[in-house]
Amino acid sequence: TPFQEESISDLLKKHTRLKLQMSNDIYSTYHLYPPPQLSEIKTTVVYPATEKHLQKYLRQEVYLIRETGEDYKNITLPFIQSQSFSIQWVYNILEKTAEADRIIHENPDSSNGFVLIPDFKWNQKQLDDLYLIAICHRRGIKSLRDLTAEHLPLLRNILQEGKEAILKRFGVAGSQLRIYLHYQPSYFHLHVHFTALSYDAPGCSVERAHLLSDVIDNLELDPQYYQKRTLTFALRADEALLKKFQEAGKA
Ligand code: M7G
Repeated sequence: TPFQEESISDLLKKHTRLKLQMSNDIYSTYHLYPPPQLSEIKTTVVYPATEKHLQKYLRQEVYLIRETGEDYKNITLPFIQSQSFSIQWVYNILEKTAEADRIIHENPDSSNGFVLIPDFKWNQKQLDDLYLIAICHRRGIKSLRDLTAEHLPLLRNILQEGKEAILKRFGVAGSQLRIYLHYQPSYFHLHVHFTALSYDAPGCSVERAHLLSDVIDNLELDPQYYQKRTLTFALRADEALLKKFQEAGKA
């Protein structure tokens, strides 16, 4: 996790052990052993983990896929219907059986409402790596691919109220936020990522992140935009979906 500004001086002064590596004229390099409270490594435990979780976190070669609307219907959709991560954790948040005390904002409307909550990648100790997610109440919207003009009120609520709530709670303005959807997501229940603009968050690269404001514009231009468009994304070498694309001669 990023160091907090207040603790930087502690890092350089108190209880810090230095072991010289080399020195040359006015230059020297050291191994620095910070005090334990400053060398925290944020840790996520998935237990029990499925084979799919192991795959998700293993470092692997990745391949870029171009998925047409037809490919989505013929290859991707049947695949995600047969095997994707459980979204029980999402339902737990919506039903307040987990993380209820962490909710930052809620619009309770069952079709156009959502819950805004810190992402579990963010420890909330510093704003440098601010990361929240908005999870819609409505069930059955799997991803960007399902969005049509019908969902515009929901998307506008998430954009507007999400920004307001983050300004109110964390003092971070909308112009300092990167607000986007992943395609493909790992979890197929519609959610939107809010990260600090200055933070190079994992998954904010061009082959995965779709800015919510652009999504709204595209749906205003064409209600079926995301059913028609070819979407690009990367798949890891041993992902079963890659194999399906290869079998269909598409990768
Ligand atoms: P995604 O685009 O479906 O997948 O985003 P990704 O994990 O490959 O990015 C899901 C987001 O939800 C990610 O940013 C996760 O860090 C976050 N997340 C996942 N889980 C299991 C939890 C959880 O249990 N609680 C919270 N608060 N966030 C989670």
